[in-house]
Amino acid sequence: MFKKILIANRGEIAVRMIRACHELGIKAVAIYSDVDRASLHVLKADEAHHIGAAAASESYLDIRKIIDVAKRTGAQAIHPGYGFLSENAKFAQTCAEAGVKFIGPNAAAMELMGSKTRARQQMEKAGVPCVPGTSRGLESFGQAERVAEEIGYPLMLKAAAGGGGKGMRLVRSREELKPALESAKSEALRAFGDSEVYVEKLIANPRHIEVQVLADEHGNVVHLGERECSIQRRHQKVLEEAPSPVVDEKMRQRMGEVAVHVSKAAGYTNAGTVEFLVDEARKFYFLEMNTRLQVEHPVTELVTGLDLVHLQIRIAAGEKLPFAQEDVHIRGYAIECRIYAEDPDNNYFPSPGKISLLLTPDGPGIRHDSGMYEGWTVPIDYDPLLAKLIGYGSDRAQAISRLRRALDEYLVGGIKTNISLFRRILGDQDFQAGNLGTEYLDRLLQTNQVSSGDQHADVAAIAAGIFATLDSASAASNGIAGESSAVGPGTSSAWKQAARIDGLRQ
Ligand code: MV4
Repeated sequence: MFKKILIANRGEIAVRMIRACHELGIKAVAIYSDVDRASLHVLKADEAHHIGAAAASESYLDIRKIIDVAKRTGAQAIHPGYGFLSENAKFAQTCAEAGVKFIGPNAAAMELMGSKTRARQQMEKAGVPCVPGTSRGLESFGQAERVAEEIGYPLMLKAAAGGGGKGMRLVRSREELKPALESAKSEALRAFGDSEVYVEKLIANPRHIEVQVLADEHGNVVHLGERECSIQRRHQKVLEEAPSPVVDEKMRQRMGEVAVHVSKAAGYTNAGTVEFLVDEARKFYFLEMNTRLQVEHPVTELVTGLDLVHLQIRIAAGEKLPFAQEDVHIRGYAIECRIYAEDPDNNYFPSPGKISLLLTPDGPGIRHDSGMYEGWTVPIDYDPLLAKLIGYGSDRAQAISRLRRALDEYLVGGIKTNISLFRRILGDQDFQAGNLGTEYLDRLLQTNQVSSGDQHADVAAIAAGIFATLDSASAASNGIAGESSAVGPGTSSAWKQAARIDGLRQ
């Protein structure tokens, strides 16, 4: 087993990985940029090394600097987390050449899955059901027109180097094809340096369901069931759950078998996720494979009882999977809320700044994976994900009720967060009934009614922040005082908490 691992990431996922290292008796080395000197992952690691300026290209994306720290500190392995270098085949290759184990798949599997067209070609050959479409880049407008007639409108144009919606265009008719193709190509070129675009048939109001796989370096592959990720905003996942409300045991088994087959056909190792689109008739189609640990991995951990980061590390150290497929059982229900520093009243615009008060929920069935602490300043330079609040229950209704209770205990003062969005989603009848297609969140966000309970919770959060930690001068300079003066007192528990904290201070 490794004695020391370098964590090539920041925020909540770096903290998650440092914890796993400590649980396994491994020392964790953190890296940090100028604006992350006081970040939680730096405080929790056994040693921390400054690697450069705030811009990710100068720090968390700088392959040479990161390998350099690994060599200098004697780290035997690097965990890339998600984002940053996690799906960069060149980084995996450079690690291998430097004699540092990359905790993730081999570079060849990463490269294959990095090209959606190459992946589709390989998976079609392996008999995997793919969304109908082309598996080669479009070469001319004439060819695009012919292919489009064959597949039929409406259709989707997608960037081969993409994933996550960049360079994706819906084309409803022949008239729309030319402008859509041109804008998809130029967006793909700008975002990925690669203008290759291909065609898929449109799957109407699909669900996004993904299957977690684990593959060791001895040819053993298992799946750990699915996650339902249909609640997205602008191709960003907002809330994920496991298991999916629409997947029954038979469908789980079939999707799982396909996911294992995909992994084997790609020569995949370590943890990965096979994404599917599921149509309204519950037919599923391979979409792409994510070659990293995902943000939403905790929901799978809660319903399987397994620790995915422990298993990633053990697989990377050459161990065999310690269990077989028939030992994997899905039990209970888990839902994750991604807590972002963004302003729900300003189109979910990022809202960095100093966290003046932090009250975090816990209690039965609650897990809080966080990269923040009270007094810490959220930098503007990176993804605004602050934390993940995950609820577990013996059934979906209990997971929902625990999460709703936890959200009422949750208080992040000094910055704006999207916590109120989850109060709305989890209180919504369609969500509670499991009716969540692609259009679900847009529909909910359009019905712009905020219940008075939500308003009081927001007001209480603001007031608690003021009473508990700020004097009137700093409250004014934070721009909070004006808002609080406009409203009267409420009765929610956060108000009482604020009063108690205020009492303690006097
Ligand atoms: C699609 C699609 C319909 N048909 N592909 C891919 C990336 C992901 N962020 C959204 N993607 C989609 N790909 C075909 N052929 C619809 C979506 C889609 C979506 C899918 C599931 C859940 C929410 C979604 C929101 C917007 C678009």
